[in-house]
Amino acid sequence: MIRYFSVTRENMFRSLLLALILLTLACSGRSLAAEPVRLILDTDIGNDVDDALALAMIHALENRAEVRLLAVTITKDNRYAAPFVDLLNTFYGRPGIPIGVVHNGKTREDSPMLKVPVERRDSSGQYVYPRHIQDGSQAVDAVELLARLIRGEPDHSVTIAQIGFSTNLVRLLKTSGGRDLVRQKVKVLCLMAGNFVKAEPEYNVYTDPDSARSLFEQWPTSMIFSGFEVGLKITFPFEAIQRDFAYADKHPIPEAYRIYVGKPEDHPNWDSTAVLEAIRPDRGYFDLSPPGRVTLGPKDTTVFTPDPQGNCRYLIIRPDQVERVRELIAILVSEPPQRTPSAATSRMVF
Ligand SMILES: [Ca+2]
Repeated sequence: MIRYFSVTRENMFRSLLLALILLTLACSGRSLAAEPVRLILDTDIGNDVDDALALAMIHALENRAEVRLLAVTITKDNRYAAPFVDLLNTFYGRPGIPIGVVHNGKTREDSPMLKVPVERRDSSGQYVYPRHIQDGSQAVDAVELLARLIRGEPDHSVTIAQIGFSTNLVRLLKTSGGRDLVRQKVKVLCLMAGNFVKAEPEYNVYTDPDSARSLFEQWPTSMIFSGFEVGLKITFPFEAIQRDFAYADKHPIPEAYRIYVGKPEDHPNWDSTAVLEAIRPDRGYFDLSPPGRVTLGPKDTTVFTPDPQGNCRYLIIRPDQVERVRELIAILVSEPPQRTPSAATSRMVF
């Protein structure tokens, strides 16, 4: 009897222990999965529509808890860029994401794909796309924001996706202690820049070549380049613009796309490839080059020199990977918002 009781008690104890373990696993399901990528997006939004597509994709992946967008910093020096980013974040239910802007930067000209949605009002005079920031002058300086945010993150935890010019990140490196801060906190920099199949200048590089040169020389973590040739193949389907955003009467993504592209056609989606690699590096969407170094050649072309000690790699996309990545990005970009702004937790830090 005593033996029977002790065995039963032992069984009960084991059952309880098992139940506790299962309960713990169930409650901590998120922690069993990979931690969300801590991402900063540095963008020249407004110079092409693919930055906006990339930002929409980030929101879809944040809905899946695969990424946490810490901040958006902007390298297009235009007053409409920050309100446009803010209205996109608000549309996708995350109105509090910090936004930093460049000062004395490149491409100051207005862009209709920013200005029209930002200024559009309904019949009662209200903005069609609400946001906090009405003018870029209300936003904080990008370099200050980058330094402050990165400092508060765990070591080697921050992923940066640079899908514009290198202005902000080079300025961060040049701040006092900036390079050490980046080396300590940043895990990887994924950037849309250069061309690794043809000796042709690429826009993000030749628009601010001095910054690009310095970045490629001095950035202290690993870098993964998505060259011009990759995004050229990953076009965004116009059919998605026509059909897949109808869940909203007014939607800033198809509106910006139609304004920018101006024709009913597919458009290369360079920036989303760098962002996809930043968030999902292990899914076989792309192949990677061997390690090496990237320098600037004649006419600000990018030159890749293989080097086992180098900190740079570039993406390679095989023909059989193209349709998979193209379809995936289109689905993610066109996913409806999963949160409403009112239900969103504000992450405004200033
Ligand atoms: Ca861009």
